[in-house]
Amino acid sequence: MIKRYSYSPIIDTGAVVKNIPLSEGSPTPFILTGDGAFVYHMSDKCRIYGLGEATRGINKRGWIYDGWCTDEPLHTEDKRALYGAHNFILFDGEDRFAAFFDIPGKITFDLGYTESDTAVITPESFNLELYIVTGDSLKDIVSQFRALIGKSYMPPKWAFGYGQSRWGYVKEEDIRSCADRYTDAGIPLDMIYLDIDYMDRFMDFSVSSERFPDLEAFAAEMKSRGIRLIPIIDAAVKKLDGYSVYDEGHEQGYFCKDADGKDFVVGVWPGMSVLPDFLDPEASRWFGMQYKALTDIGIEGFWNDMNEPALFYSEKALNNAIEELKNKSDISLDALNFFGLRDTMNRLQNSPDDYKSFYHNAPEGRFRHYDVHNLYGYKMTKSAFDALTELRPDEPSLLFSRASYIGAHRYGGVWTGDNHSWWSHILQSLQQMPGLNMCGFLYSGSDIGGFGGNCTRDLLIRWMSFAVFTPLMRNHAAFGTRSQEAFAFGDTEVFRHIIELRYRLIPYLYKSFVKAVESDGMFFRPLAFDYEDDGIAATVEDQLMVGDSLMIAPIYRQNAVARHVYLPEDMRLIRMSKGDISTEELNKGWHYVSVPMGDVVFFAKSPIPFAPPAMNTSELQWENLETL
Ligand code: MIG
Repeated sequence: MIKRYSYSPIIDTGAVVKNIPLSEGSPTPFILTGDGAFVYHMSDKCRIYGLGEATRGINKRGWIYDGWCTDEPLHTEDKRALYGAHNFILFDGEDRFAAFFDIPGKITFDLGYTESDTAVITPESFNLELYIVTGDSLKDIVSQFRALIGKSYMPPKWAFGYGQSRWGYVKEEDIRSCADRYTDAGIPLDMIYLDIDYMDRFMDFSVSSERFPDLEAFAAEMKSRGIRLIPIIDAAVKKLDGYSVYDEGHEQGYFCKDADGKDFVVGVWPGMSVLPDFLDPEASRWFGMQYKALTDIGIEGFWNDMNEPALFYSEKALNNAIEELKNKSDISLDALNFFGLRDTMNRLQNSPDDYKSFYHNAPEGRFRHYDVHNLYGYKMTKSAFDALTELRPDEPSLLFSRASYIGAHRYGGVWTGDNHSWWSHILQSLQQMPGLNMCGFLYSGSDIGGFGGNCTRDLLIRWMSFAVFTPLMRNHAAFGTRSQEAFAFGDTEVFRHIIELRYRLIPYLYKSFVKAVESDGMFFRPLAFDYEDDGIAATVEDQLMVGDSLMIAPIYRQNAVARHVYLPEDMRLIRMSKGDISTEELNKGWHYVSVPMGDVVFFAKSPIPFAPPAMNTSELQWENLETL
């Protein structure tokens, strides 16, 4: 059952697609306090699931989180928010219920952080609709919620292949040689991603003619090899007279405005830039139609970045900071002054003051960005999805985004942004997946090998062994970091076997994915969801159910060659070792399972179809498969 409580919503976020009558009275079991917080007293056994891609465990209890889309480049444990605002939270204790806080502004979830037995959820404003969902089981609650927010995005089949990305492939030849090295090593590959360097001066929908002289021909060349090119699109548009995207948007009034009604100018990759107003349906449609420049030359998918929106600085704040620095230029630089200067510069990035200084022109009226901040990346994804559906009506396009809000799950997937080449981030990624799935984001994955920092061969092997199971399987790294492609560490055999295993499992993974979409279900589930009466299953933080038949328990510690695995029922262990598959029956309970470097081990409840190895998804056999 779903109950809806309406406070003072001033804008329809569009997150919800189903009509639910308004409920009177108080939103039990929460108590709404006089100072505007929703409070719930938790029993000792109460566990908390949800919050999408938030950091920390599968069970979110014990920390404090913000629903606030944040360009956060360092995903350490102390962070309260990443790129998505996914305000769905499920309590499993004396009471079992979920709550969705549909609020486009900021909200804080103190989940036993201040007081360990109390959850205090505080919206910054009451521009809010609250949905309380109760049901027969954890799965039932989630699927009712998912029916409320509408069917998840369904990517093309080839998007289940493996993709290679790197910020730093700057020219055609870098991409071609990446493809060649995969081909030479016999490693399957379906996609190579183009990061901002393919553009001319970081201008959206432009292509550098120097570095990619004929992208259309090059995309066709790659496609004939079974590899699709997937370019990035950034939210901000370079402010440059003579650049048609800027000129048109400026003339039509499609960019966000400052208090005086002038285009609000920010600094991002292209330098001085302006922000398309994705809350204005006309502007949104106009921006979406710009993707045509790339779909016309054969591009079939995109990733949308910097759409929190990420701001390095605003023109106004930068000028103020420069003034401040000038005023301080004649003082002696003692330590405090030094730190003060440094903070002045640091504060420029993604500053709340800037978010308070520009405005959207939505159908309901004019809104200060800060008050509707969390809708920006979501509406950018919708803009692209709507246009791509029109531009390429016959086939789905690949689309995923960095920033998101619930609602965006209908239009694209998400990747989990700028993680690091750290062992802890394999586990972090595993723990993000079920939360994302609850919120409808099924097509997701993390940068394999880690985005920031330097990857090592063993880290890449273990990370990839987990990512074999994530719908989005993409290796991506930051500019200036050590190479971490499957061919970068000398011996390629081990990577060939792991990626080959992914392809062998695609029929199972794809079918499970489709089922999750169609049934409003979860592709990845915490064990607690499938084994509600099993007290141990509910405590397992490093294993997941994948589809109806599989369970995974990856290695995520440096130099570990075995780990404890909990089997909530009798299962078969499936082991891929040097390309060979073997199975072994195991009984319910704890096992210490050995996983030598390069082996991939997972667990099955029922027979699993295996396709023969293939070099890409178009060569993949989907029917009449061997089951193991
Ligand atoms: O400020 O386009 O998360 O995947 O490689 C960094 C460059 C901008 C952030 C994305 C990352 C991408 C990078 N971008």
